[in-house]
Amino acid sequence: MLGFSFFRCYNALMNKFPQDFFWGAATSSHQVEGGNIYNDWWQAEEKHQLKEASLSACEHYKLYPQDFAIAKELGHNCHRFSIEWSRIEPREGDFQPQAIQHYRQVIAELKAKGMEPVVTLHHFTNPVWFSEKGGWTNFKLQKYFLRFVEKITAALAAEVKYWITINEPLVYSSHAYLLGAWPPKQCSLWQTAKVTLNLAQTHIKAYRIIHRIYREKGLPGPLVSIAANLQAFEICRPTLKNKLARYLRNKLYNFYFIELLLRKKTLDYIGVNYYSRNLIDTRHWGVRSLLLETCQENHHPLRKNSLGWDIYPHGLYKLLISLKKYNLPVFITENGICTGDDDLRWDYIREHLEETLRAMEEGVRVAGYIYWSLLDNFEWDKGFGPRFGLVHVDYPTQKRSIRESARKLAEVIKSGAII
Ligand code: GCO
Repeated sequence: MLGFSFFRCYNALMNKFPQDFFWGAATSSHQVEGGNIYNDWWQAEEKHQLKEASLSACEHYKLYPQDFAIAKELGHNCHRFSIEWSRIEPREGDFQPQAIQHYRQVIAELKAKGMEPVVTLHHFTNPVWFSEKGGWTNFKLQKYFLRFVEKITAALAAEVKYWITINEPLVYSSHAYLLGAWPPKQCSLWQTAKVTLNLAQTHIKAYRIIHRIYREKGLPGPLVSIAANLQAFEICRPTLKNKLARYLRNKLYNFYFIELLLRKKTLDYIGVNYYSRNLIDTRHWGVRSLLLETCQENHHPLRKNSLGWDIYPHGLYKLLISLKKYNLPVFITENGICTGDDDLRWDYIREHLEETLRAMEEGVRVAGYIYWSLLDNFEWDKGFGPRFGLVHVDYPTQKRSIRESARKLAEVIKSGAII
């Protein structure tokens, strides 16, 4: 009986998120700022290579103070955003002090509102001049990105503690170089492998640069990571092929990149972007089948977001548990849903928070939860259709309306408990 009540007390205690937990939402420059005319996405949009053009997006470059006021009203104490390299360096070597100043002001605005900035340095876009030289397929071009990292870190170090060097390296390399969906729209396994390796090397070097600058400035150490896109790989049927496919996909898509960086001691925490499940049903022994084939039979159906992705909160729990062995804090740097049904959005958020809390109760050190996204925005090759925002954006008028799900999340943030 004693054991039981002790367990209950312990549980009651733990059924709450800690007081110093980070709560926030994320955006990325090209998806919200509008007018990013010097990057490779804008160029592809101009050439009609994509479904829709980002144009003025959410006009967040101008409207960020009002957007941050909304985030504050919703109780957020952190905010993730990205710095647009093509604004800082629109032409090779031509650094724009007023663009750097803009991001200084963004950070000052966040801090004034009590929100910790989480700064991403690469979120899928590149300056046109960089991509025209060969972009991430050329290892020699790392130096350009690293020079940008050096400049930005030197300018912002005093105000920033949390850095994300590269957002979803594998999603970027596969969409841009294997699936041909994103600029430069290539379909080559060889280029994909090169780009992936290049991004890993670049992170390692960027990590060291950022740390060196903090040391030189005598500042307390920063916390630097990537945002890794992790998927829950589940099998339809327990066949040997499926089990092998699950093993390989976990290794290759979820853990390989992280482990590479860990071996070089260049992750201070693990940034996790989690959205969905990948249901495996492999018919053949070939590499293609083992690595790519998904279930087409609608086995084990689940609720879906408006892009058809499975909603699978338990996958987050399982992944968090599997990260425990690395013994590093985990930061959920993205988790979210695009849907026209705001009740479903709230269910999605609540269930993912429940699974997060469970993992925390089992010893996973989760530092915070960042929802994707603060605003409805430009969802890359899918255009403006999918609506991920806590805040609805009416694009013709740029009017913001806070969704009910955002208010419910605000109550959780306030009390620390899931209602
Ligand atoms: C990504 C990015 C975001 C997306 C979000 C929804 O994961 O692709 O980090 O830019 O918009 O994930 O797909």
